[in-house]
Amino acid sequence: VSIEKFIENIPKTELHLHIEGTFEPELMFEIAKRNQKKIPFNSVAELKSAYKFNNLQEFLDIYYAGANVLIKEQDFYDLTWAYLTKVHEQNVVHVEIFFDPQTHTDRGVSFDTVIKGIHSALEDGKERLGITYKLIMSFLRHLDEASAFKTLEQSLPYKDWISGVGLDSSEVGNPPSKFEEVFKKSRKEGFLTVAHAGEEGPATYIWEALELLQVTRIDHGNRCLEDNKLVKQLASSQMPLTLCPLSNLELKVVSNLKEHPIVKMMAENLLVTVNSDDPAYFGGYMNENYIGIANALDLSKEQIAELVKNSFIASWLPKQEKEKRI
Ligand code: ES4
Ligand code: ZN
Repeated sequence: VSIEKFIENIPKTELHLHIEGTFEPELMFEIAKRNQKKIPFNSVAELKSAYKFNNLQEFLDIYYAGANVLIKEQDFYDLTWAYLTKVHEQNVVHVEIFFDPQTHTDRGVSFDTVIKGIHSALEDGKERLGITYKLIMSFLRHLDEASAFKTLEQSLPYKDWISGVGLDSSEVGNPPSKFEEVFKKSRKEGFLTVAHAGEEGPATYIWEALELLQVTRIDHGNRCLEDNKLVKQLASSQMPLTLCPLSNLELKVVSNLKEHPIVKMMAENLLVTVNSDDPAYFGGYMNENYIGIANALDLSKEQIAELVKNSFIASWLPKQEKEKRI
């Protein structure tokens, strides 16, 4: 079979996905209309034409604007359900997804509304599509630590629905050290931890995520390659990196997919995984990300299979569950 068919057919897991980043323009217009919210674009085509970014911040500005039309529990359900049906068609069997509570609570949408909508869709996805899941609450790093603490408090009644906490949004100038205390409290409450680090920010942010936040995975981590000692540390500990090739391309972290560091990272024995990040904005879900790097970097089926296996290893599935699926 062709490499494309091989990628499409193999059962996959996704570990780096922002649910707000799956908001397709068609659904955005539909939900905006029923909530009588205005979008500053006249059509799906006009909105899509605005998806041209020179860096992370230009993307985030549009991503937060899009999320503004999400108001009701049903909106969060529909958003999540659309994602699950989409990846089900792509043979994704397990997902560990982020949501950004502060993006919604700061506009007056309650934490309950957000999590109830997302959780019920995830439960329906498990029952009707057979997709298992973990949910990760991500703190916005451009806001202060007090706001993250408040969010952590709001999440405690829903602890059973949330497996971990993460850290996302504008990276440069907002190092992991800013959130050391709230991560400490989160771990004490039983949450696993991850953090975006080394996407635009320097390798020192990756060190901080490891040492101060005690993460179980690094989201992105591209810039680890600038620090040999860090590469050795990540390789020997088999610390997973959740790479997002099309995101890196669209946000100009790499200038061309042929320049993507994933093969170099595999050669360094790093535990790298392929993910879609914000697929509605970056032009592709899981299969498109795998196919993009496979074609640009001339990957073999064995290399694809290794990447897929890495994702199951890096997942938070219990050990026996992992072994069953590898
Ligand atoms: C994000 Cl690509 C990326 N980086 C940091 N924060 C984010 N939130 C959504 N996508
Ligand atoms: Zn991300």
